[in-house]
Amino acid sequence: MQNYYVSTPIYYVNDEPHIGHAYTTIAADVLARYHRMAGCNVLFLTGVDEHGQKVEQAAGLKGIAPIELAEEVVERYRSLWPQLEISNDDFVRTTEARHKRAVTEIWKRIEAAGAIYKGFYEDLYCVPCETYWTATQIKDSGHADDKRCPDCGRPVEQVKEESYFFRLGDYQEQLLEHIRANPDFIGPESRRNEVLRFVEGGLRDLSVSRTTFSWGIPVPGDDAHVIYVWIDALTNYLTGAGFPDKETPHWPCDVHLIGKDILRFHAVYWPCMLLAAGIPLPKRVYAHGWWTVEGEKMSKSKGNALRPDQLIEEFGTDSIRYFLLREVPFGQDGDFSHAALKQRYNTELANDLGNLLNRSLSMLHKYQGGVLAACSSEQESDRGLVAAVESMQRDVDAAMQRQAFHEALEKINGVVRLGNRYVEDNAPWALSKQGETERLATVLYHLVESLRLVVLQLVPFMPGKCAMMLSQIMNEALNVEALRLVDHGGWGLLAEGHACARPSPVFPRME
Ligand code: ME8
Repeated sequence: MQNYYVSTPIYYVNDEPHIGHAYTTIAADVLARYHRMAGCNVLFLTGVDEHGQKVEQAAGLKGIAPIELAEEVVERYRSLWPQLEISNDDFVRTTEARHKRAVTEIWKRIEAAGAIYKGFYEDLYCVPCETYWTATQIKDSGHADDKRCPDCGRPVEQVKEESYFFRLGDYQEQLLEHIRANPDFIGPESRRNEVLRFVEGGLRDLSVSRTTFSWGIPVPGDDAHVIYVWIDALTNYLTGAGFPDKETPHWPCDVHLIGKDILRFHAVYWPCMLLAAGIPLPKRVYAHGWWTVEGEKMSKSKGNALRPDQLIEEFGTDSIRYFLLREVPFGQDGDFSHAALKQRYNTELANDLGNLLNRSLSMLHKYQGGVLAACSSEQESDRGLVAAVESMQRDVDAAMQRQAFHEALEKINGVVRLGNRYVEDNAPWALSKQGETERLATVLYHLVESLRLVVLQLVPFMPGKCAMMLSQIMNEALNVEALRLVDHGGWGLLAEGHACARPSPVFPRME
C-alpha cells in the first residue's frame, strides 16, 4: 500500500483557533480523506507549538505558567477539530517527551555534522513572528520606523546574548540545486520564485538558541540555552512520523501545507536543517494565501478574528469546508464574508446539487416506485454523461495531486450542471406521459448513478452531507470513511432492481 503523509503547521498556543487555522487544517483533511479513499496508508498530522518567548509572554500577561496556558488552548484545538470533521491521525504537542527526544536528536545530528557553533548574537528580534532581523533588513523593508518587523510591522526588540548558530549559509548551494532540480518542491509557482530569489540573495547563519528565557527545550549539553522555537517546531514533522524511536515509513512527507506567512521557515530553514542532519527533504511545501474577514485583516486588537465554532453554529461544518476551498483558488488570498458564503451555498449546493438529487430521487419514486430498472435504451446524451463522470474522476485526481481544490470542485460542479441539463433535455415527465418506459428507466438510472459518483468525489470535502446523500441513494446508512475509489468508483455498480430511499432535503436554502 502506498504511503501518504500530509501535515499542517502546529499552531501557537498564545491565541485561540480562528478561521485561518481552520482553513489549513480543512485543506489537509481533504487531502488525507481523498488519499485514504484512493487506497493510501495515510498519516495526517497536526498539533500545537507550545514553546518560545511569545507563548511565555502571553502566559505572563495572564499571570499563569506557560504550560497552564498551553493546556487551556490545546483543548480548544482538540475540541474544535472533531467539530470540523478533521480526521487527523496524530496530534503533536511540542511539550511531549517524544518530541523533546526528536528535537534533541536532530540538534545532535546537525552538531555532529559540524554545522553548529557558539557565538554572540547582537541584533533585533520580533517576538510575535519569533524571527531574527538585522538592522539592514529592517531598514531595507521600507518601514518609516526602523524598529518594526518587516513581516508584521510590530516593534522588534534588541537582543544581545550568547547564542548557538546554525551554518545556514553552508547549505545555500545545495538548497538552490534541490529547488531547481525539483520543480514541485515548492508550490505555488509564485512562492517558489520568491524562495529562489531569497536564497540567491545569500543566506546568513541563523541564531538557534536563546538564554534570556527558559520556556523551551534545552540545548543538549548546555542547559543555559533553550533551542530556538522554530528549530523545535519544524521538527514536529519528524516526531509525528516516529523519529527517532521508530521506523519512519511515512517520511519524507508528501506535503507540508502552510500559510504564506511561514514559507521561509519551511522552504529554507527546514530543508537546510535536514540537509545538515542527513535526513531526506519533504517532497513538497505548499503555501496557501491569506484570508481577510469582511474585507479586514483579522487581528487580536480589532477583536475580529472569526471563531470557527460560532460559524459552525451558523452555517454547519460542511458548508464552511466547501466554501473555504471553493471560494478562492488555493494559493491566492481571499475574503471571507457571510454574504459570499450564503450565495455560494444557495447556488451551488442548494440549487444545483441538492436540487438535482432531490428531483432525481423524487422522479424515481414517482415513476418507478423508487426502484432502478435496466438501461436498455442508451442514447448519445447518456454516453455523454458517463464520459463526463469519468473525465471528472481523472481531473479531480490530477487536481488533488496539485492541491488545486477549487479546480477539483469546479470539475465536480461541471458534472452537476450537466446533470441538470440532462434532466431538461431528456424530460422524464414527458417520457412517462408518452409511455416510453425503457427510455425513462435508462434516463433515471443515468441520473442516479452519476449522482452517486459525484457525491463520492465530494466525500473528502463534505463528509457529513455526503453521508446523507449517499444514504438516500444507497438506502442504507453508510460509513463514508470506508469507501474506496477502486471498489466504489466504477460506473454501473448500482444494480438493476436497487431501491433508493425517498429524498429529503440535504441543503435547505439559506435566507
Ligand atoms: O506560525 N489566513 O503558528 P500560528 C489563512 N507555530 N491562514 C491563516 C491565517 C489567515 N488569516 N491566519 C493563520 C505558527 N493562518 C507556527 C507554525 S509550524 C512548524 C510552526 C494559518 O498559530 C496558516 O496556516 O501563527 C498559517 O501558516 C498558520 O495559521 C500560522 O499559525
